[in-house]
Order: sequence, then structure tokens, then C-alpha cells
Amino acid sequence: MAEEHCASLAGHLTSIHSKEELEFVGGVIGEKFFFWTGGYREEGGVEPWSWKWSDGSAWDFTNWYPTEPDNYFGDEYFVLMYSDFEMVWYDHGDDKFPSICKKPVMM
Ligand SMILES: [Ca+2]
Repeated sequence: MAEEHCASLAGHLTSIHSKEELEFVGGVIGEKFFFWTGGYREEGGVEPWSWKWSDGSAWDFTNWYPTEPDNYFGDEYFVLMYSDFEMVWYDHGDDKFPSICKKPVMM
């Protein structure tokens, strides 16, 4: 759903590939709340789960909260981020949260 919204803006839910990008996204948000990134994994599967970005870019950076991802409710297929100074990630089920889109710059 959130990904469809970003697609309507010619983008994707954000992927994050470095600490610098993490801090950039945090700076854009500027407030503390949970929001969706474009991180997801296939339903089902076994640990260790393989995570992907909805924009198809490489899964080359993570910032999980120490006990995450835990698939606590058994349906936690998406990556939620909390925008305080640490910007940690949680796997989480399909719930309503704000989302951050990312789109390529046209040169
Ligand atoms: Ca979790």
C-alpha cells in the first residue's frame, strides 16, 4: 500500500545504504515517530531471512534494533524505522504508519 503511494509519485519506499543516508533521512523527518522504509522479506521462509529493498537495490546496510528482526507476531515482513537519533529498524506486520519515498533525480 505504502509502496503503491510512492510508485504514484514515480518513486519507491526509501532504501538505505549507509550511515550517511540514514542520517539524511532522519534529518528530513526531524521528528520522532515510526515510518515505513522499503525493506521487506518474502512471507514464510526460515531464519536467517533474506531482506530486500522494494526499489531493487542491494541489501548492503542494516541498522536493526539489537533484538530485531524477531518476527515477533509471525507476520513481520516489513521494515519499520523509528526516527530518533539512532534510527533503528524493526521488522513489523502490515500496519498504518507514515512512509518515506525516494525517487531518482532527473539529470
Ligand atoms: Ca519485530
